[in-house]
Amino acid sequence: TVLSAFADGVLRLTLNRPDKLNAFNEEMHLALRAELERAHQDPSVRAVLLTGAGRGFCAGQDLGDRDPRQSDGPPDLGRTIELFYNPLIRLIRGLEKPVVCAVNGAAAGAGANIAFACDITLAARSARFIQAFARIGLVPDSGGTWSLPRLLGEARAKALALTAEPLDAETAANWGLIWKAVDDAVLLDETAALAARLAAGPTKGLGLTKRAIQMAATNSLEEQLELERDLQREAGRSADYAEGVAAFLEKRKPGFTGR
Ligand code: LHQ
Repeated sequence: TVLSAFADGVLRLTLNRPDKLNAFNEEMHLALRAELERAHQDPSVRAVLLTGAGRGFCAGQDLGDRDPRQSDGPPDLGRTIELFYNPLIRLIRGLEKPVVCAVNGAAAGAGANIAFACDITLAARSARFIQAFARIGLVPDSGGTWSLPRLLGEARAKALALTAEPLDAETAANWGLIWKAVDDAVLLDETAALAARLAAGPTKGLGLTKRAIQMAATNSLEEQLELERDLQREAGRSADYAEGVAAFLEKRKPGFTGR
């Protein structure tokens, strides 16, 4: 349910239930989680690329997986969130390595919000983002109620979440919800090139940069200045900093190792 390929420091993960537009069942959740845990643990993984197989990126939860009509009494979706979606978002945000996302087609429900949880998200011009929850009586999850108002402001966040109107990739980029929209034909090449470039970079410093920017969501300026001091101290001790400065002074290309 998840295709995994590793090359040049990039772990490429492809959601692979194309008949269901890569909607999540338990098996796909567990497969994706295992891969992201590997990314956490394996120092040779220096960036992650997330995309989908076929014409969709991810249609959120597989609505046929557990039909509420067939269970006795109402289902406990809180359990599904706690067991599967929340750990996934924590893994993506907590990974101190760049996670780039190539949204190759429809991103609906949790599928959209997973794309917004990644660090750099590109989308095919034909892709659409849909807060589908409102169509079935649910609440945006996978961090959507956190990321949408932060990225868009309340007015656009509420309109998208309450109407479930599809948002095209170009508008998503213009609104700051994703990094950019690109032609369908070049999406994967462009995202892969970006992931490879990041993976060859000073990934220790990039990971600390990711952490710092995420902390800004809850820190005051004073707290953030202190965090920058601490992280710069750590980055300054890295082999990549020494290499970066040496390469600059010697007018050559740096060879970063992520340490
Ligand atoms: C699907 C799905 C799908 C199953 C397409 N499930 N089969 C958390 C906790 C617990 C429970 C509930 O949810 C959550 C979080 C959530 O993510 S809630 C939101 C769940 N997702 C949705 O409501 C989106 C449902 N899908 C759609 O609205 C459409 O499929 C979109 C707009 C994504 C794409 O539309 P089309 O391009 O017209 O494709 P399609 O609808 O024809 O879908 C193609 C096939 O994929 C089709 O199967 P079929 O056998 O008829 O070819 C769909 O049934 C299947 N599929 N999404 N979520």
